[in-house]
This record gives sequence, C-alpha cells and structure tokens, in this order.
Amino acid sequence: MSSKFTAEELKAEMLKKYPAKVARKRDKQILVNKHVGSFEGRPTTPEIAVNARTIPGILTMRGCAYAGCKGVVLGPTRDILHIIHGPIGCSYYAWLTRRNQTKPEHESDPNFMTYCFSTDMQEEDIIYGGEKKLRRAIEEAIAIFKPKALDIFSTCPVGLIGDDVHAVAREMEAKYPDVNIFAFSCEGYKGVSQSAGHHIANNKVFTDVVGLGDMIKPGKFRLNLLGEYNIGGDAFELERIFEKCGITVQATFSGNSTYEEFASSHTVDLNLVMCHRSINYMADMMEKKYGIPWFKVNFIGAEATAKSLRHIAAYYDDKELTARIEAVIAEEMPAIQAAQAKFRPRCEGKTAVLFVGGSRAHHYQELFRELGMETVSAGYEFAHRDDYEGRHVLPSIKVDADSRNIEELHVEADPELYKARLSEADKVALKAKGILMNGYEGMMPEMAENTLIIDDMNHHEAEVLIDKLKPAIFGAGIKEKYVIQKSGVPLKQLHSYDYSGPYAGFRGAVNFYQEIDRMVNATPWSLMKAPWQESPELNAAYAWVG
Ligand code: CFM
Repeated sequence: MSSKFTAEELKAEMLKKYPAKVARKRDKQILVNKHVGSFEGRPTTPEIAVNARTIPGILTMRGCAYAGCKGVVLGPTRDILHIIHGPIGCSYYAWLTRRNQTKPEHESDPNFMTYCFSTDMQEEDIIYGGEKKLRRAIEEAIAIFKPKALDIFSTCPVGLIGDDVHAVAREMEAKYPDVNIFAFSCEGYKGVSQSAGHHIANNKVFTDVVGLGDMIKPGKFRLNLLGEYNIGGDAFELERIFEKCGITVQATFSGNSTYEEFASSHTVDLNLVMCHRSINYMADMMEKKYGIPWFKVNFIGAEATAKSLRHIAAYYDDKELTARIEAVIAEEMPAIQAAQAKFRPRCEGKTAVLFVGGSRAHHYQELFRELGMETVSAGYEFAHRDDYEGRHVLPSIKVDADSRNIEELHVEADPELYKARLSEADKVALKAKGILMNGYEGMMPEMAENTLIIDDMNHHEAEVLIDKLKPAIFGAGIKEKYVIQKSGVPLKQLHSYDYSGPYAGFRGAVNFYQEIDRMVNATPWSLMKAPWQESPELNAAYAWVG
C-alpha cells in the first residue's frame, strides 16, 4: 500500500478508540487482505465476519430492509403501483432519491415512478390497525391509475401492530381480479441491513410475478439482466450496447423495467447477474424452476464490459453473434483508448478508497484500474461473505438468527416449464473458456494483498482512513459525502453518481474517467481548510462512554 502506514497499523488505529468488546467484534470485520490459498486456480482469503448487526452506538452508514425491498429491487419498475403502508416519512425518503431512471416506450404508457403512494399512517391507525386505510388506499389507487399490478410495502409499525398486509392483498385481488396485488413483509427491522429486503423482494416477485406472462420479445438471443438498476442511465447505455450486438434483453431486474417483462422473464435462455448481492436469489430460483443458467457479469469498466460481452458470445457459441460482438467491441474501443490516453496520465498512481453497498466497492475498482489508480481500502455496507471472499464459501456460511428470519423458498423444477439449457459437457466447455457458471469470485481475491477491507464502516473509521491514508478520492454515498469533503478529500457518490452518469458500459467509462480526473486534479481540495482547522476551539476531542 502506497502510504506511510501499513494496513495493520491503520486497523490498530481504528480499533484503539473502541471499548474492548467493540474492538473484538470490529477486529473480525476489518481485515488486512491476504491471499492465503487457492480454490480452482483463484486465490482464497481469510474469513471476514459480516452480515452481522451493527453495534449500538456506532453511527453506521447502512440502510434498512424496507430500503432494500422498495427502494432497491422494486423501485425502478415503472408500471407496478407501489403503495407504502406506513407513516409518511418512509414514503417521502424513498421517493426518487436513488436516481433510478426510466423511459416508457410510448408517451401513453404508465409510469408511476414520479408518484409517491402512501397510506400516511397516523396515531389512530397505529392504535386501531391500518388495514382499513390500506384497503381504501388500494381502491383509490386502482380507480385513478388502473394499474396491471400493485404491491404493498410494510414499514416498521405495520409489523409491530400486526396488520396482515398479505390478507389485504388477497382480499383486494379477489375484488379486482385483473390487478395482480401482492405485499412484502419488508419492515425496516426485518434484517440487519438492506440485504434482508433484497431477499424478501426476490422471493415475492418470484412467486407472484415471474412465470405469469407470455410476452416474448423478438430475437434469437434473449436474456435477462439481473441486478442492474439504471442509476444515472446505466441501463440505457447497456441497452444500446446489447441492441448493437443483436442481443434482446427480455427483462432487467429492475432498471427501466415493466411488470410484463418480469412476468415473462422465465422464457429466456440465460440470466446475467450484475449485482450478485441484491438478486442472486432470483437467479438461483429461476435456474431451479425453469432451468435458466446464470453467470456473473460486470459492465463497470470498458475492459470488464468487453469481457462480459465475450462471455455472452461464448455461452451462445454462435459464429454470427461472436463476430458481431467482436465488431462492436472493436468499434467502441478507440474512443475508450483516446479517453484513457488523455486522462490516465493525469490520474495514474493516485489512490482511492471505496465504501459502497454490496457490489460497487468491487465493480468500480475496474474503472479506477483503467485510470491507473489503486484501490487501497474497500468495504461494503451490507454484503455477505460470498461477496467478499467468493461464492465458493457459501456452504460454510453459518446461518444466524437474523438470516433465518428471512424465508428461504423451497423451489422445485416446474413440471411443464423446466427446460435444461446446458448439458454437463457444455458446462465443462464453458468453464474451459473461463466462464464461472453460478459463481462469483468476490472482492478480496481480486484486490491486492495488504489492502484494508472494512465491512460496515463508520465515520470514525472513515476519518482514520482520511487522516492517515489521504486518498486522492473517496467513493461512497451521501451519508459520508460532506464529512469526507470537509476533510479536504473529494467524494464521488457511487450510489447516485451525484448528478452525473451513466458510468456503465463503454460510454459510461469515458464519463467516469472525465469525472474522476476533474475531481482528483481539482486544486480547491488541497487549499481548503476544515472549519476546525481554522478555529481550534471547534476541534473537540471525543471519547467513548460506557
Ligand atoms: Fe447492488 Fe445496487 Fe450495490 Fe445494492 Fe444499494 Fe445501489 Fe449500492 Mo446504493 S443493488 S448492492 S442496495 S449495486 S442502492 S444500485 S448503489 S447501496 S453498491
């Protein structure tokens, strides 16, 4: 690591502020990355303790299960009418704050994304129950908007007072048989983070939507893109590339998506998994029930995009498709090379720290690498061990009470719709081509040794990083942004992209190079003094109490 401090020293510095018990727990959640062995030719790493409850008193940067279900997985779907059952705050803060964009094909097509539907629970509803109000809200929404599908999201009080949202959904569906109505028990407290909400969302969309439709888009090579949420227009750039390659995206879960696309997504021959953390459940369940194989892709980074496209070509093993994909890569690459020639010399050798949800702290390392920048420390808000260490560790993950809380669906092959797409020989051939079916390599094996891995980072630990590492840029989110920037380090929001994007695909890579160059080479950061540097009286010491 190119700093005066070793990763071990940084870790010790972080832990020394904590009471002994807290330090013991954080010790297992902060790791110096080492490649200790190998599994099928890839490095293995030490075990990291993650997906655990945040210690009370720590200012975590995590979100809640409701955020993962409503905000992340279902939010980007434009024509399912999302009713949030709960107090208005939960609805307001999930209203278009994620920058997931959408583009209806025709002006007359429904787009409910700009609306915020809420039952606006009041004290009276908490005392006497909110089901009546929920029923009324559904009736009103159907009368005005006439949606094909309507879903209900439970916020914390709903679970606490025991409203049966599923019974209401069934009852209303009986009354309005043309509308698919389903509900999520995704109360914020349902898990230790957003991750629980992803799983809850995957389960319900799988049981209540997937498989109901028969809208088949034209094309010889049809696939679904799972775990791409169209932040800042990423999905639009990917759609452009797929179209150019002659590939049909039947459904995206869930960037720029529609209900009908979800409903008929079981008709494809391949699922691509972009964000493994948020949607790997769906990929697994679709494989079991319909026989659709999946592999992991990454469209963040030009090289990663080209590699993912080549894997798709290898999967279909079709001469024409392969030639077309190679032609597209050849056509796109000159612009990338020109941009790299311009921006790389200005960024090379600089360092980045990345702390994002459950996949971007890994994916974005590709883009920084293309600029010659090293990611010296990285972590996730809510990832599981497989996201850090690789999917091969799945069988050794201990299921704790919090994870057991989330239903694991028992899925069997559909007697009519199951169709195996690959023979055992095909799988062996794909492996020989470097495609890891049903696999994910994880972040740590792909990061350099002696980098610092921090799960569920908090502000204290972020301050140590800033202070001691002085990275050229910090990639994280809005909760971190201004604290970090006051310390004189630019922060790029890798959740919302601030006001910019897309960053996926080829054109996205060029956007990103330009943006990072602008940020790491801007002089105001080094000239700026934090308020406490100018007024020493603001530089108060803080200490743990207890
Ligand atoms: Fe997947 Fe995401 Fe992420 Fe995520 Fe998220 Fe997001 Fe994220 Mo914010 S689904 S895990 S729950 S890639 S909203 S689009 S940026 S934390 S790293």
